[in-house]
Amino acid sequence: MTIMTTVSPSPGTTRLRPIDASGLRAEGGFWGDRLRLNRDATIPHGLAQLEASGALGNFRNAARGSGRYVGGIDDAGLTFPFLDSDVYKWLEAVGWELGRADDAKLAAGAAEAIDVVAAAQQYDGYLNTFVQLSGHERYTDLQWGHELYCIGHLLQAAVAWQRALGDETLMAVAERAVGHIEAEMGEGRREAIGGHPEIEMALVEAYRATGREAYLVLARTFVERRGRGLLGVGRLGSRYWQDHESPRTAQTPAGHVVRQMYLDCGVVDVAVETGDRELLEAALRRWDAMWSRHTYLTGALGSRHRDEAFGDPYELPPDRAYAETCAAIGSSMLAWRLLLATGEERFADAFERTLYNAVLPGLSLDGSGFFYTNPLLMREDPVTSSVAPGARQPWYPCACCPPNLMRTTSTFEHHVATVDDAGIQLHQFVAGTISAELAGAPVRMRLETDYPWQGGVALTIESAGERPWALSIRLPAWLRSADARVAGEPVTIDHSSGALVVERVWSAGDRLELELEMPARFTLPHPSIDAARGCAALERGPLVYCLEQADLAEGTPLDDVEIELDGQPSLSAADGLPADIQALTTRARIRPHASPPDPWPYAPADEAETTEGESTTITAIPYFAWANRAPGPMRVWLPVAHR
Ligand code: FUB
Ligand code: ZN
Repeated sequence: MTIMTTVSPSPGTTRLRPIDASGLRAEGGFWGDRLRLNRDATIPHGLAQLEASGALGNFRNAARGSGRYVGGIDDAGLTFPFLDSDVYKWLEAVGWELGRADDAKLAAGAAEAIDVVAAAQQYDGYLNTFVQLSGHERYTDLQWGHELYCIGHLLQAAVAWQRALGDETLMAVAERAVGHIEAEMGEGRREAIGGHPEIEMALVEAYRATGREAYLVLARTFVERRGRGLLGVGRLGSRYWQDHESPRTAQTPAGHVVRQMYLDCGVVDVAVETGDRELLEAALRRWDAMWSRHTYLTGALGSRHRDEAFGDPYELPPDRAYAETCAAIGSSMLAWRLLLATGEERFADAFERTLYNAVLPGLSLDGSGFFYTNPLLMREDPVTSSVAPGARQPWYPCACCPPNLMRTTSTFEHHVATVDDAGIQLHQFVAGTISAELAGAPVRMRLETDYPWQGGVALTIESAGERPWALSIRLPAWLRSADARVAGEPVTIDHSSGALVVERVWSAGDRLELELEMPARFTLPHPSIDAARGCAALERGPLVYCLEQADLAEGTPLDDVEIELDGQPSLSAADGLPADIQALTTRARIRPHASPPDPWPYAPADEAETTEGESTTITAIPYFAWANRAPGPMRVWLPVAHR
């Protein structure tokens, strides 16, 4: 049976299997609201921006065979040759959306975009508007040209339209484009790879969607060729594009973060489809190294602006965090694949942390502003450069993140639950319904929850079949205490297993109630993370909190706030934010404002100012909601007050 989700491993290749997208519905609640915002505001905004940026115009020009490649020029005069991928990511989002429900306006916009994409394709299948309009030779700049990357995104859009709507129009275009790539650099042809991985995972998905084995072979070929220095060193070294060592042996993540994440998604996809345990183990090793040494508290990745790269182990400065939204999206995509491959809930934990705290901050609460970088500390006046603005922007010259957010939200439901031969696994807590088939019998359940604001989750079985099956529910890694009841009877929870598993013959009307205790907690960094040493962060449930200038009394600089760890944070509201966003109040000390650090910001130890601050109450808000009021300073890590 074809599984209609964004990632659909072939039967028997992974430990867990996705549930058909039509069986997963977020309705109301936190995610229902976000899905609606994505559909009603963000995606339409995206279409207007694809017009304004010239991304769609490039296809029209290429179809006409005249005009120049427009757009993507930033303040530094850089041209981005991959604007085609903005259109493809947007189309992918729309494909999934139209599969969820009709929308005449969205459908019309997408139909026109598909027409111009198809019209731009050349007689032999080649498609890349930058190359076609700039007169560059095809496939001569595999380092930076992004030709394979763009076709990867085209393939993923095509898969979405085929799976969600049964519409093969884009697939026909994508298959011709892949055919061209295969003829040029398939097995036994020119030994080449693309500078930005992406096509590998797309090819595996296209193989799953079409059954054409050649796509899997091409994906494996690209994975196996990596690490042989085929791309040269470029200006940033071969680690930048993960071409320094084979993905089969590389122990640690390296270079440009999005490239590493997308590569490892392809590596896992190839590994599971070909039963290549060694390749899977290698991806798992890199994941462990990344999660333990390169990940911000928010789940974000990347501490180097220069090459958008991982830093050294534990190099996680909050102010210089690059933390690109796409890097977090890539990490969540990889976590999902590893969850399917291994069945280990730690990957669903990682997915949750990253999604709420590193992906969601990329989007404004009104759905039409985007962050590219996501620092954990914004000083004094927000930086106004387009690299690290303190306010979300309507679009970027390099607009990889906005449409990536759109397709991520449009496929969010796919990641809520899975099945295996034993039963159903619930990984994310969402109000809505799940319908699946277990041993040929239809199973349906309703989920009620106000997560992530409250820890209560109630599952009501609506139909269940006659055989026993196991309902497995992730116990989040942050959880310390929980209560569970089935049909009113208490159930013992084994916290060490990562999941609550209840196996029985379920009947319609059975209800499982779970109460995840969700007190706010203070979190300390490992001492190796120097840049956050001496600080604490505030978390509650899956959410990381931050302190924003907008919530401080007039005249209190954010830099002077020190958090008291013996405070008892309690739920509250924040002025100027939607009422459903729960803030936390807690105790802090306001350090007397130090005299200006002139002419030398250091002092002998016995002369340093040590005056104890005044104790007061401060209000912290979920980090994902920052920068939705007046732009201003913000901190996730707060210095700890010493008594
Ligand atoms: O190169 C394509 C995208 O642009 C990358 O994934 C992002 O990091 C940005 O550089
Ligand atoms: Zn991006």
